[in-house]
Amino acid sequence: QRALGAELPGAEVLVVSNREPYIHNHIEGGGINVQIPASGLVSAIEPVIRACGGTWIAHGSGSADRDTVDAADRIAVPPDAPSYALRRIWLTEEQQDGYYYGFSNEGMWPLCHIAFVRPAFRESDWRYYREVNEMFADAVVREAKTRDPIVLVQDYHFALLPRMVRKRLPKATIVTFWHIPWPNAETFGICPWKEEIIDGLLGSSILGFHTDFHCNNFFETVDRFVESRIDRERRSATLGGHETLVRPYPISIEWPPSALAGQKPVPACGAAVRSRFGLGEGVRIGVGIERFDYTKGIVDRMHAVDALLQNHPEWLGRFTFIQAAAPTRSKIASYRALQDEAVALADEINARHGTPDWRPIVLSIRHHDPAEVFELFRAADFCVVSSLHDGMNLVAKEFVAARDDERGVLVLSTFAGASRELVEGLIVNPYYAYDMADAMNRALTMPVAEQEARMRQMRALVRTRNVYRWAGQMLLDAAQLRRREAIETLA
Ligand code: GDG
Repeated sequence: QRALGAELPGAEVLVVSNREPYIHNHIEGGGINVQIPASGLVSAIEPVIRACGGTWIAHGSGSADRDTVDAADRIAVPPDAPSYALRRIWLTEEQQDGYYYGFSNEGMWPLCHIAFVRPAFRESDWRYYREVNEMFADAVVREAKTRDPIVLVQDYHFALLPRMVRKRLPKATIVTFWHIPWPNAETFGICPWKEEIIDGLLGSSILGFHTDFHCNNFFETVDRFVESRIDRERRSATLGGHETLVRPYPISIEWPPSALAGQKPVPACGAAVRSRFGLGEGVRIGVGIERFDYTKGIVDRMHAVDALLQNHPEWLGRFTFIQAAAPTRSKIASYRALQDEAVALADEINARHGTPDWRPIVLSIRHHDPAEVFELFRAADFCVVSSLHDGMNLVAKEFVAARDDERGVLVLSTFAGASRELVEGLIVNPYYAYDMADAMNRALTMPVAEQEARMRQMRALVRTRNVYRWAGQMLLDAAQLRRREAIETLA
């Protein structure tokens, strides 16, 4: 971070995202607690802004959020050691329904993830999406103390904001990161407002995706739907005389992860988890941890557990799969339906294979503390990430980071961006239960030496390609752009 400070002398950093990194809620019986949300984006950005300071602008969503801010709607965070400002934006229920649940999560999310949930495009959702993008753009302009801040725009909730900010702060360095996949042009083409979305994003100075594949899909989409110049060699798109660099920046996690501090040794984690979930002594453990989202393939991996027990009855009574799933977007029908389907399927599989003192699947549906998440990772013989489609997937990287004993196996979907990097995982097709069941069996029978060899490779990769490198690379590219622009104004 010090090196970055030297690259970006005096630069002001503003982050824009929907989700806030700290949520204050009233608790029963009085008092306020603070929650860190289950979100890949927050897990990735928070360590960075904690280190370099600045202002984070986000939607205030907790029941006690208004009670903890000052007159300018700001609060210094992290609560225990403040190092940056969180500026909360208040949305009405209609704005939240239209912009967040509606266009962002029923339109853009299924549009970009090929998970066979049909996107919904409603005129009123789109109006609120535009309106809320304007509100956040206003906040950026109001919060900025300089004419050329570095604005870090996060995710599919703010596709229009880069252009809105560019119009009012033409000298700003706007770095937008798209945390989810970008589909091919044909798929994106069904969006009624594709041209506006592309135009909005091309207000950025730099537009980042996780992988080259997503960058190429974006170029193809731009090429198909707007009048622009694409330079594949420079990896840029120019619209109306303004050039946007389009680059891959594979996101990652902090190293070492803070949730690892204070963890018990691996055998003790195993014992704690066994006793918490009532598992017998010798029972082997598989885990899955995520938001309860239909893109994560939660139901699909349960089918794989079923297939494992059918194809390998030797695991009956000797293996349990623990699925921790944090409820998310429960206002949306497809999310509620998924949760109901998963619960019914787990019950059915448990009834069919289980015995009075053994269940093949344990579902824990609630938010889990980061320490609990890491304890589960450490207790596991294997971790399953079976996303049907995923930009990157940080759970895969966290599992690897949690295993300082160099044991345990990662079963990883080929459709998660992470599978491009963590090639020593057992790479599976989550649509094919037999394939995943086979990988689970392989994981349970893998010799220790092989587990160690694979885990070591993956740990070395995550250690060096950590989130600081992700953010650092983007900010170094931003710094280079600023120097180039400064020279142009001299000429
Ligand atoms: C999006 C993209 C991309 C999960 N359950 C709990 C909990 N989690 C934490 C995990 C992890 C994070 O949430 C999830 O991150 P992912 O990356 O796996 O997934 P998304 O939330 O869909 O993130 C994704 C990411 O953005 C970053 O760009 O990788 O592709 O979809 O950190 O540990 N954390 C806690 N309790 C839980 O119950 N505390």
